[in-house]
Amino acid sequence: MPKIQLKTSLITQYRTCNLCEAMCGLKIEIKGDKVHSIKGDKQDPFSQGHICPKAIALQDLYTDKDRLTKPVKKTKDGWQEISWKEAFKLIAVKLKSTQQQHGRDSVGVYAGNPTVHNLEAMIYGADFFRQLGSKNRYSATSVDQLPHHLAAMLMFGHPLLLPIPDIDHTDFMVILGANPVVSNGSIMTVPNVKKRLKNIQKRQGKIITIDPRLTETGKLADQHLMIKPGTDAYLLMAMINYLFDKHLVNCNRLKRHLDDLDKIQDLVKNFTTDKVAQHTGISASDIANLVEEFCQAKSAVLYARIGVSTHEFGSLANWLVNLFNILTGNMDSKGGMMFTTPAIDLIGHKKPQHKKFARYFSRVSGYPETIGEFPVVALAEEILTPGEGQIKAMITAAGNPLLSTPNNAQLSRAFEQLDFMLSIDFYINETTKHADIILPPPSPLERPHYDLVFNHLAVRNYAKYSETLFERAKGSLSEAQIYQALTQVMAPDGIISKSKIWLKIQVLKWLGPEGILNKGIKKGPYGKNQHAEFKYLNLKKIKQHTHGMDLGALKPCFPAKILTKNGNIQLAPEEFVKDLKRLNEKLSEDSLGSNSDGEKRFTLIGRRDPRTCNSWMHNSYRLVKGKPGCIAHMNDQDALELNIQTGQLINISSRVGKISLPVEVTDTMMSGSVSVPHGWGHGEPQTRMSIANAHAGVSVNQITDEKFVDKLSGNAALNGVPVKITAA
Ligand SMILES: Nc1nc2c(c(=O)[nH]1)N[C@H]1C(S)=C(S)[C@@H](COP(=O)(O)OP(=O)(O)OC[C@H]3O[C@@H](n4cnc5c(=O)[nH]c(N)nc54)[C@H](O)[C@@H]3O)O[C@H]1N2
Ligand SMILES: Nc1nc2c(c(=O)[nH]1)N[C@H]1C(S)=C(S)[C@@H](COP(=O)(O)OP(=O)(O)OC[C@H]3O[C@@H](n4cnc5c(=O)[nH]c(N)nc54)[C@H](O)[C@@H]3O)O[C@H]1N2
Ligand code: SF4
Ligand SMILES: [Mo]
Repeated sequence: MPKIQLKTSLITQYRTCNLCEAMCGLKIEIKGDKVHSIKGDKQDPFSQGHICPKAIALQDLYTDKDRLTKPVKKTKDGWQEISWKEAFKLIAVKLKSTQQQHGRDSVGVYAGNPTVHNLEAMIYGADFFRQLGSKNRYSATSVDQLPHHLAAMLMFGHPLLLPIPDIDHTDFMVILGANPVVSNGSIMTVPNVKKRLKNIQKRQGKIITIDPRLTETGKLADQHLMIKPGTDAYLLMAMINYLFDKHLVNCNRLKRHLDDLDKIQDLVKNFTTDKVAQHTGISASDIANLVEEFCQAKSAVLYARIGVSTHEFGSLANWLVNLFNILTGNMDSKGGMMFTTPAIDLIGHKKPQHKKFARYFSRVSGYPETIGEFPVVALAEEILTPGEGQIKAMITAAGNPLLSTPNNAQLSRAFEQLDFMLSIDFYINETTKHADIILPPPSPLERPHYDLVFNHLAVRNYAKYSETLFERAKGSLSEAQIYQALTQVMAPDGIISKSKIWLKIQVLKWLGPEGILNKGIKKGPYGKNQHAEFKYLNLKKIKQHTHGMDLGALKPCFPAKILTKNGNIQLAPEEFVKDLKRLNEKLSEDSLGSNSDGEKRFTLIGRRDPRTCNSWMHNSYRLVKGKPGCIAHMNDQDALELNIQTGQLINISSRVGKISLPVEVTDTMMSGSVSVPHGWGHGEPQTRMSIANAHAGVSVNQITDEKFVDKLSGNAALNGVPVKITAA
């Protein structure tokens, strides 16, 4: 950490960008307390100098005048700054009395996406929420990757055993419902993905994208197939059916470690390439060619992401993607799907005692718990529906559910009727404006960083520690200190429990984030002497690699790492087999064709822009200036039929709401689908994000539907939502 520094001397520091999953290395030059420049770190062995526009905006976040640095309390006359001491006292009184009066579950928690990009929130937040003891826990997971966890848990035995495409070695990559060239990759930490994709082609390999929109990734691919939104599960079933039909199943090395291989053919038999062609919009011969080429390639990988997981059949689709990779011999094998060996291994080798799925159910709609939380589509009804177990108070931490989860208007109504709300966030935005107290953590440059989560998802094994760049503002607290103070004031009454918690906090304080990391690394796969190259790894050694430490290419981990009860991969978990009934019913329903009134139906899909970070980086002028980001994309023929032109305002309506926004007419959209980015919809009264508010846009989640879900997991189906379009 640059402690003694002259105001004029230029100091260079290297750190990891925490804004998305790509973990790019940054070279930051500072002068005193000012950022002089932010560039990609060319010496970072993983990202090799790659950077996107968002990283530069880290300095805007640091200097943002709208960013809170002191706790605020809502009063009749607006927001008032209060001391930390007063804030914690008020919070304890409110939350404790709520739990005493209405039970532990009456305090709900929503943790947003930046939590997993934040070392301190990961370590200390988890402790606090555990102690709170409420079953009403929610997070951004259920508007995102929940189906991936479910498939990993039921097939491989652990929700974090997520297969990662071995992009640097594959000869054939199929990308389904993802746009990594813009998103920079997800459940695939892959800095400079564009270069890595082009390298596949340089090796004479091939890339195929499957998406209702010809995306930026699709434009780079060798072949792009347009698919009707929400029909990926049909396609995947037919791909597997084809494998059996043509005797292409070849599980290679894993063959001896598979359960229920004999059951699969029968499960998929109803889905022929001919039958699904009409529903998916992909011809039978295209499906056949895809599978044939996949099987002929030396190595191949089928990768699917958010366009497929936030989907009516998201869980089934993720199971089928894993199945397809296994049945073609591309699971846990070079150039296929692989598993990581991170320096701190959150998975370990211990078999979990219980399946962390459906151990209990939500009160109103009976959604299953997964990994200790309920799907966020249940949150509003759990607040709005009276009765025992009703949520009376909320804590939101690093989340903006009022823009990021379905049916914003309903959740807003719910939040308005809470008795108390605490937000841990540095912005007064669409969500935190509902809070009674907001506790602000420091900005990313004012804290140390280590990627506990994304090293599990990286296409190479890698480790890097980033020191704090700027000292925190005087009188501010770190996110660690905030959570520790909350843990302390919320400790259950009674001398014994209070002193136990006090002692635990003292130990954690004494260790600090660095001490905790060091313990984790020493306990991890490189901490002893089993890895010839990296033996006795510890934090000190990682720190010596200021540009990051390359721990090598991904290596096969199975069967040792299969953590199911009997040590075999479960190909046909009963949860998925049962849910196939729903898919079969949908197939017959679709075959009947329900569009009887002759009116054109559309389906809504999502889109990301290189200059966005979900909903929360819009207060950086450099990211919002120029062409507005919040516009709909629709197919040119559809637009012609409806007499709609580029630049015009259109109305898009669904069961739950209506939005109006400008449209761009384009031949990159599949007929019948309309694409709208999420994260917009700023400018509400009482929020304090002046730049974002001036570039407001509208929230697409005013029309996504909390009842339109993947019924198995409860994950929101944000893609494939039925909507109507009219000219405004
Ligand atoms: N610039 C930028 N980068 C980001 C983010 C951001 O907000 N902005 N957010 C980050 C986060 S939190 C995440 S989770 C990742 C997500 O990363 P990605 O999964 O790559 O997300 P998207 O770019 O939204 O790509 C999803 C694609 O799915 C397509 N799609 C929609 N419906 C369907 C369907 O039914 N079937 C198929 N096959 N495709 C469909 C969409 O057209 C879109 O191209 O991005 C991360 N990176
Ligand atoms: N329609 C539609 N909706 C979507 C998606 C989609 O593709 N389509 N994508 C979904 C996905 S993938 C995701 S991940 C979610 C994201 O959903 P959320 O996580 O709910 O929303 P974010 O926009 O990431 O908001 C993050 C909040 O955390 C605050 N914050 C940032 N850094 C920190 C920090 O270090 N500490 C604390 N305490 N606070 C911090 C920000 O100010 C902001 O208020 O949105 C989902 N919503
Ligand atoms: S791609 Fe992601 S990690 Fe890399 S600089 Fe951009 S926001 Fe940061
Ligand atoms: Mo996400």
